[in-house]
Amino acid sequence: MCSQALLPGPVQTLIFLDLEATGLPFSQPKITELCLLAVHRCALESPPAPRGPASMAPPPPRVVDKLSLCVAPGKACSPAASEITGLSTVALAAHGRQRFDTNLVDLLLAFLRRQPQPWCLVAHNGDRYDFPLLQAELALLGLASALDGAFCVDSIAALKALEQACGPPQQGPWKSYSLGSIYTRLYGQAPPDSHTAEGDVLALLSVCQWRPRALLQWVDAHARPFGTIKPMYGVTASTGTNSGSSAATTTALLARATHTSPHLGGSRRPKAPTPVKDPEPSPAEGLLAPLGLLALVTVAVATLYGLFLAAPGQ
Ligand code: DCM
Ligand code: MG
Repeated sequence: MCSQALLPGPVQTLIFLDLEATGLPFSQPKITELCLLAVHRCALESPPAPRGPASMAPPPPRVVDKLSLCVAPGKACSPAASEITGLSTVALAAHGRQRFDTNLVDLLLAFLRRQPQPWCLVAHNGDRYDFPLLQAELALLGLASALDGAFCVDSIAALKALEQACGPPQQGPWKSYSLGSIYTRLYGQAPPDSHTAEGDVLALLSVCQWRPRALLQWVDAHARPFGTIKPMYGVTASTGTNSGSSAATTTALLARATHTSPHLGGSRRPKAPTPVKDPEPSPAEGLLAPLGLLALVTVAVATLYGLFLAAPGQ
């Protein structure tokens, strides 16, 4: 099934992608590590035989191409990013890692060109983090259309659809779709090597191998051109494009994140204006609702008390 006007036939190669970076979107992060794992659709149409109990993560296909690189970001990592990824700007520089530059873009394109087309990038929370961040790095080099030949999907949407198709929604207000939560739900243990680009890509492949044919159908129906992805942030007009210099003045383009996909039919929806890496609400966000309620109750009690005092005979 191929409902996308611009998708010239079923996706042939799924390219699982994960980026590590210096922090969350508000900090205008720079990439510190990336991993791409290319899998032909036939590997998902005819999955390898399980090598253990059904509850175990399936083995990865035998035939894959993988590109994994560490990158000098040119700005400091946030303490939280360093803590979870194990990468620091100092360590990346000490190991002689190079910047996200035109050579790296050439390498990415050379990797992609080895794969049968159409290609579809698959990233977990990709719509809100990995895709806009990759697009921002490309735009900073003046190469905003470098990946216009690729398509992309966010695996959070895919896994939500696949889980919902499997049965009635779980009771309770909220179910996590973070990569670790889905993996643990499906395979009974936490994924290995979380927050390394390669570890996350392999975990993503594993969750996509859960219902491989349904996943392919979903991808064919929902893949959208990578060119529709807006950069997470950009270069101000006064500085123009640059070669990734940390001196570049950047300005958030979050307002542009309200872009809607031109051709998603039923799944058309505004993109979230404040992208985050972790799909789960932050503790601060979780506090907002109860605090708002408390403020409302306080105002109501104060008003009633005022009325009571103002009443005749008080
Ligand atoms: N990130 C962060 N703080 C978090 C979670 C993520 O700064 N609590 C940033 C740094 C990570 C990047 O997002 O390198 C990608 O996250 P993940 O490792 O989940 O792919
Ligand atoms: Mg990761």
